[in-house]
Amino acid sequence: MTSRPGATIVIPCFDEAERLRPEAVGELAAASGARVLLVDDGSTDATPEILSRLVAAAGDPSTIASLQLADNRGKAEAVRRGMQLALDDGASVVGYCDADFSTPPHEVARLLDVLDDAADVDVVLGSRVGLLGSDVQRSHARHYLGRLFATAASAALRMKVYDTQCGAKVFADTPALRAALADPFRSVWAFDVELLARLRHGAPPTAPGLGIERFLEIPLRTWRDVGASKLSVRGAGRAAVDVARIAIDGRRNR
Ligand SMILES: Nc1nc2c(ncn2[C@@H]2O[C@H](COP(=O)(O)OP(=O)(O)OP(=O)(O)O)[C@@H](O)[C@H]2O)c(=O)[nH]1
Ligand SMILES: [Mg+2]
Repeated sequence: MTSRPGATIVIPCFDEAERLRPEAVGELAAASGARVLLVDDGSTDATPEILSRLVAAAGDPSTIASLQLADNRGKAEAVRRGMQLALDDGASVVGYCDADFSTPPHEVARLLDVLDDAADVDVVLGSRVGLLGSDVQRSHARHYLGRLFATAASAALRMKVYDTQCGAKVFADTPALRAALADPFRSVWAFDVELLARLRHGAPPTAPGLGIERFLEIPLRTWRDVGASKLSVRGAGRAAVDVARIAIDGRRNR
């Protein structure tokens, strides 16, 4: 087992009693050596009990820990609060992935390896690209809708990012990251885009943004569409509006 005491991976969990596989959480902790921080986002099902059992079974809060949010605030806020707590606890690297483990544990671990190995990089994004030799499984409809969204997001950010919406990302602790997490995101479903915008532009003059060369996107070797997604058509529509707003804000800040 690799040990990576300075790293924390946040997993936002909302009503995940059916989907969350406890063994996958253990696999992530073992494969990455990172601390896993499970954030219960005000779930109404048995998620809080499942998380408590997982934390108790691990027996060491530096391996698997949980954070309970009093009410449901959405993925964006769950991720933000988890990453803030991790940084406050002294993590030098923080990241997140989805509770459905569409990005499998060993691939999340690989993102951390890449961040460790690339001294001049502060952000590593997993990207879902269908390539020979990789196993990225997505329905055609989701793929094409996703491409449309990602292309709009890339234009809004004015960054050549291929896939803003993949659920797995890792970040080095930088002033830009702390500034980016300081305030709640305005967007619930396009918060990844908002986070990238905040990181790129910083909070001048206190926290400068990250140079474009500090971002690295890598194709995942494995990614699976896991059913029971909670993203509705309405949610997708709101995400599109959020991206338009990020584009307008970006133009204003130029
Ligand atoms: N839907 C939803 N998910 C939340 C919320 N808070 C935290 N999450 C977590 O956000 C993650 C993403 O949820 P998914 O339903 O898989 O949505 P997605 O992965 O963006 O969409 P798919 O690509 O369809 O899987 C999961 O880990 C959820 O538990 C919330 O309020 N609503
Ligand atoms: Mg999912």
